[in-house]
Amino acid sequence: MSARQTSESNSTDPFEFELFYWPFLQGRGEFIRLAFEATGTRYRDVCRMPESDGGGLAALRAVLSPSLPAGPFAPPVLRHKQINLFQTAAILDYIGPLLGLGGNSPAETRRCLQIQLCILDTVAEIHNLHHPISTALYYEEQKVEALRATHSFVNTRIWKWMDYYALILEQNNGPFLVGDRTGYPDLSLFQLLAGLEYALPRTYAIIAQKYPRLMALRSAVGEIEGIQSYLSSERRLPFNQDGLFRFYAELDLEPEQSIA
Ligand SMILES: N[C@@H](CCC(=O)N[C@@H](CS)C(=O)NCC(=O)O)C(=O)O
Repeated sequence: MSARQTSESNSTDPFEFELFYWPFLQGRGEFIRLAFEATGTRYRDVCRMPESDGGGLAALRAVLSPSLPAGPFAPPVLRHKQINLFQTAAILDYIGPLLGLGGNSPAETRRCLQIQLCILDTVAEIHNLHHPISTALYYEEQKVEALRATHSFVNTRIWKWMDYYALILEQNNGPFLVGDRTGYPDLSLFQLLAGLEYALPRTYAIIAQKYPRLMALRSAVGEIEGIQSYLSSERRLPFNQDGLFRFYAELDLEPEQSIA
């Protein structure tokens, strides 16, 4: 299966897309990277380049500079044709049609964005399991609340989200969420499932049993040529304790049996 699809862009600059994101974690930048990697689109992961070549955290600080008019609030930021875009879903909504990952019709393009916003809402809930009080505090300063939040999440919210994505796949007769080909929400749901497997393996084990359609999507995306080579390359950063998806053994709770 290949997600290489026609690009409407015909610039001669092989690195016309420049991503600015934290250089040491997957985070929300990964949803953008996957779109480029799945389609074999060349992009520059600017902050992972040495500072001496214009990369590193200095590049990130520069693009986030508050002195820029209407500048971005937070990474990821995508620079294309001298315009800086931010907000993950807005970036994907912009590059989706350029890369052939944004649906086959205006209705499908809107649907891609709506589903993407759902996926990012789910991701924010998962991030908030280890930061339930504030991102300005360390996990160690909010461990009691984190445990409580995770207990609630693995017994309630996660199933509402998973049921919803499985239903979309069923209605669309999978393995794609929208239309009859890979779209950026498929790549993002793949990443969400991979992140859940890393962060909450006990919960993920039940997801894997209970939702064959989600597993079929994960396999279909994993078979895309560009994704396969990306995942086995050094460009794919490992999950770690700085990202959205973090593994803390004490938060890897067994969901209550009635769910399974
Ligand atoms: N809704 C934004 C969230 C952006 C965001 O929270 N970025 C994180 C990294 S994934 C960050 O560095 N935030 C800094 C901050 O909020 O001060 C998006 O989807 O892009």
